[in-house]
Amino acid sequence: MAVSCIWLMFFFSLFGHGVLELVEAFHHVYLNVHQTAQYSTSGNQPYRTSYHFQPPKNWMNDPNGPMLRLGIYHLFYQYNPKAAVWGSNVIWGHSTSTDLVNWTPHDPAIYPSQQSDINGCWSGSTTILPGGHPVILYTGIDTENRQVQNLAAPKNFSDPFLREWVKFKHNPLLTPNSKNKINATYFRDPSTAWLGCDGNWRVIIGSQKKERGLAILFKSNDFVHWEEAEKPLYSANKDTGMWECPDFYPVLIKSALGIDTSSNGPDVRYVLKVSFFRTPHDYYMIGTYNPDKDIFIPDNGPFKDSSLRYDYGKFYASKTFFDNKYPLHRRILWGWVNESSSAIDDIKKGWSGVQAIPRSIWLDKSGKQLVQWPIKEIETLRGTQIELPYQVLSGGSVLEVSGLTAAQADVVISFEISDFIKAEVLDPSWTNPQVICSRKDASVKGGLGPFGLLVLASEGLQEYTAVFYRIFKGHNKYVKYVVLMCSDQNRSSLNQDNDKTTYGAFVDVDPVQEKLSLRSLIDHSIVESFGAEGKACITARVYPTLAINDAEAHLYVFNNGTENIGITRLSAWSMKKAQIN
Ligand code: DQQ
Repeated sequence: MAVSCIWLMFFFSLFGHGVLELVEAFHHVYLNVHQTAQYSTSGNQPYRTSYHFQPPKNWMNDPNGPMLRLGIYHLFYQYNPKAAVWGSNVIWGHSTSTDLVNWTPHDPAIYPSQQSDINGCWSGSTTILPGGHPVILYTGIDTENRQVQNLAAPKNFSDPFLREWVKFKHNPLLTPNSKNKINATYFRDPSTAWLGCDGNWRVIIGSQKKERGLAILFKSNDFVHWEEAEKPLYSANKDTGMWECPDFYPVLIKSALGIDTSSNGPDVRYVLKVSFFRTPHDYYMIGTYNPDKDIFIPDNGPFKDSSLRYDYGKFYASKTFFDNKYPLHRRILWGWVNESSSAIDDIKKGWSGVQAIPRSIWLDKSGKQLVQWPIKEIETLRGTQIELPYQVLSGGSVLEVSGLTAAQADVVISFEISDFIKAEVLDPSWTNPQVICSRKDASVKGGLGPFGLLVLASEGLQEYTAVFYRIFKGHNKYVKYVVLMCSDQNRSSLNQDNDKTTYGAFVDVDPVQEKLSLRSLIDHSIVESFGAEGKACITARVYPTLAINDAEAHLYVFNNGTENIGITRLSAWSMKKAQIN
C-alpha cells in the first residue's frame, strides 16, 4: 500500500488551525445578480442530454475543482452566464450530488469581484487541507488582463453544500512578472496541490515558453506564499504550444484502487496529464516522480503525436480527484465534451457543452496505460433490459436491437473471432489510427471487420453513428494482430454544418486470447464508447435530424467484413433520466 510520511500527519494537525485564520483573512463577496435562476431552454431540444451533466442553459466548458467532502460530491465548471458561446468573463458554476448521477444546482461559487479576477474566473482545482478543509486555487484575469492565481475558501464550513465562497483578501498569490519571466497570457489552471515529505505543498500551473509547453512547479509551506521551483515539473522538448489544465497524481501498481494525491511509496507510479491547446486533446504520460528533485520522468520519453490520450474523440480540460467515500477508494476523471455543431446552432439551441460521465481511472496491469470505466453508479439509471442470445453475425449483415429507448441507452457487446485468415495486412506506413478510420470508414468493406454498433440510427439508415472494430494482421512477429477501434460520424446527421470528424484508436488487446468488448453510452447528442473494458475510449457529439428521440432512433449491430463474427454477449438497457440541475 502507498504510504504518506508519518510526520505529515503532524503537519496536518498543525495546519488545521491555520486554515481558520486564513479564512479570517478572506474578503466576503455578496451575491446579487448571480442568484440561481430558474431558467430553462425553450423550444424543441432533441440534443439535450438526459444523464450527462449540463447546466439548464448557456455555455459550459472545463470541469473545475471536483471533490468529495462529507459525503457530498462537488462539481464546479467554467460557465458563461450570458451566452451559449465562450467569453473571457466565465465564472465557476456549482452543483452537488450524493451519487455523481443526480445533481442539485447552486449559485455560482466564484465570479469576478476583485481586481485579481475582475475580467474572468478561469480554471483551477480544489485541495483538501488538513482537517478536511477544502480550498480553491483558480486563475483570475486581472485588471490588466493578466493571468494570475487566486485563493478562495468556503464561507461556512458547516454548510454541507459549501454554497458560498470567500476570496483571500490578498489575492493574487501568484503573478507573472519580469523576474519570473512568465508570459502573462500563458499562466493558468493550477492543479490540485500535493504535500511533500518536506512539509511543502506543490502545485503545477500550465504555461508555455517559446512555444514549448511546460508545467511550472510552485512550492509553499502555508498555501499562501508560493515560490517557483528551479525547474518545471516537466516541460516539452519541442513546439507543442500552450499546456492547459495540468493534472498530476499517483496510481497504484497492479490495483484499480485510487489513492490520495499526496500519497507516495514504492508501489506507486505517477501520471502527468496536460491539455494541448493546439490540438485540442488531453495527453498523459506514466512515469516516475522524484520528490527530492521535484521532477517527473516519463517512461516513454517526451510527448509526441502518438502519446497516450484519455479519449481519442472529444474530451478536453479534464481533471481527476480522489474519492474515498466509504467503502470506495477510487480516482475519478471528469472531462468536458464540446459541441460539434456550429456556434450559430449553439446560440439557437441556447446552450453548449456537456460533461462526460465521470470515469473511474486506474493503471492497467501492464503498467503501460490507464484504464477508464464509467462510474458504477450510472447503472442505477438502467431500466428495461434487452439480452440477445449467442449468435453469429454473418459478413455483410445488420441486426436490429429493438425494445429499448435507443436515444438514451447503455449497450454492452462482446465479439468472438474464430478465424483470422481474412484479416487484412496493415500497411506499415499506416501509423495514425484516426487516419485509418477515416480512410476505412464503416461503409468500407473489409476482411475482419468493420463490425460493431450503429447507434442513433434512423430506420432506413440514412443517419447513424458507427462505433466499430477492424482487426488487421500485424507486420512483425511481435505484433500478430492490430485492433483498431473507430467512431465514424460521417453519416450521423443530414445537417452538413456539423463537424463530423472520424476518430480512431489502436487498442492494446490480443483478439486471439480475449473476447473483444465494446460499451457505448448513448444520450441524444453524445456517444461515449469504451473499447476492451476501458483500454480505449472515444467520445463523439452528433446531431441526427431523423434519428431523434426514442421513437425515431434505432440501434443495430453490424458486420461489414467478409468473415463471420460471433456475438457472445449483447446486453442493452434503456436509461432513465437523471436529475440534472
Ligand atoms: N479554459 C479555461 C482556461 C483553460 C481553458 C477558460 C481550457 O483556464 O486554460 O475558460 O479549456
